[in-house]
Amino acid sequence: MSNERREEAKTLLSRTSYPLFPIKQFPFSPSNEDIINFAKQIRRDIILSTYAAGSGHPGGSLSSADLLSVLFLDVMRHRSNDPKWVDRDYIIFSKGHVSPLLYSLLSETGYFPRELLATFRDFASPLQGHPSNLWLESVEVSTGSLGQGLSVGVGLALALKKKQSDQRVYVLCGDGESQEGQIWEAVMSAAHYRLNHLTLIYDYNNLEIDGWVEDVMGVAPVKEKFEAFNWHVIETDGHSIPAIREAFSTSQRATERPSVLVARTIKGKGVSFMENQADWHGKAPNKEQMQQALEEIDKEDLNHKC
Ligand SMILES: Cc1ncc(C[n+]2csc(CCOP(=O)(O)OP(=O)(O)O)c2C)c(N)n1
Ligand SMILES: [Mg+2]
Repeated sequence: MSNERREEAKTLLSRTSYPLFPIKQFPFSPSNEDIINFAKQIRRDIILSTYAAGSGHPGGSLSSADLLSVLFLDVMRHRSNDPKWVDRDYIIFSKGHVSPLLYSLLSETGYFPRELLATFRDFASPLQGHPSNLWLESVEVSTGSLGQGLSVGVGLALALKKKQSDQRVYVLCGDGESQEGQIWEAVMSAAHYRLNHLTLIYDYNNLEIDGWVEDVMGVAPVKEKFEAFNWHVIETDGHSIPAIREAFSTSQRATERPSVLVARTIKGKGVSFMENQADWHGKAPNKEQMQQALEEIDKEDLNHKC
């Protein structure tokens, strides 16, 4: 993509729009407003990194932005000044195409400078199109081929259980992704091994690459399927920060069972022309669209129910 777009994005990224947290160790005790502002910054970063690259996946990144903002600030134990801290919790982006979200979260919690987001998808950038731990050490597991991340999470959670560690494993997956058979093998084995330190964040936005999930290959009823596998199921609005906080806290009370947040979300959330549009699954905004998106993100009260 043209250097012009990258330079423009870099300039915009260098300006701080929302207060940053001068800390490197998480979680802390953020207010709801802290998380809402953080999620807005994350949405700005998603727009600017995909604009810079001229490609990437904004729709599913915006969809999971509130869920993962809560996770990174309020739930997960991690240290950006020590990415390999032995007692950290793990996050696996099983839907690896939403790398713009992962990179934005890492950068806004201090793993690397925000300006690096302007190199997204550049040939030599550590911010590859799909997350690779060969290129960036703070990526726990390389993903992009859908369906595999949850299995890795099961293995990790099993190892932690055997060590009697209290560390937790979080996995983010998509509803389209759950058409992969491997997901359900992992769901079955997580229940078998009673992996209560495993939490799956199931982004139920009803859309995938080719259109509506129920048209391509139906996944409903999701809650009942997980319950049938003996998981602890928590349904939540995936865009209400207080509801998400409550859902994570309920999930941690599960004993001897893995838990899943079945989160109702809107693909493209926060940018009117991207919302509920399969077309914005894997497409970058042009300059006018980028500017409109940033304006909408800044002015919208995103903390309403979906
Ligand atoms: C094994 C595999 N098959 C196909 C793809 C191509 N692909 C990338 S994203 C996607 C749709 C994913 O939909 P969903 O899981 O619902 O993600 P979201 O809506 O959150 O973006 C597909 C089919 C892939 N990455 N991996
Ligand atoms: Mg989806």
